[in-house]
Amino acid sequence: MAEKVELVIEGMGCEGCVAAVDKALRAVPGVRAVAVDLEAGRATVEHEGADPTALVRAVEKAGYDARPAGPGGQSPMGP
Ligand SMILES: [Cu+2]
Repeated sequence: MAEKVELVIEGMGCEGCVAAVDKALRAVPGVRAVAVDLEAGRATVEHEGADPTALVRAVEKAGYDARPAGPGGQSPMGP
């Protein structure tokens, strides 16, 4: 069953950054869908069994800072 994870991405400045983050996240095993929001600086990842740490690492490898959006954030999705 697919799960959703929201990541806070820092360092994105244009559509090229969005594409890079999108590509990096899609390359992580288990990821089914990615939606990157440039203005909000967030990425929503739909996955099956992907490791959240691997998602963060993939974004960092692409050159941006990432962290899971905490439960205190504005995400309507629970853990
Ligand atoms: Cu850019």
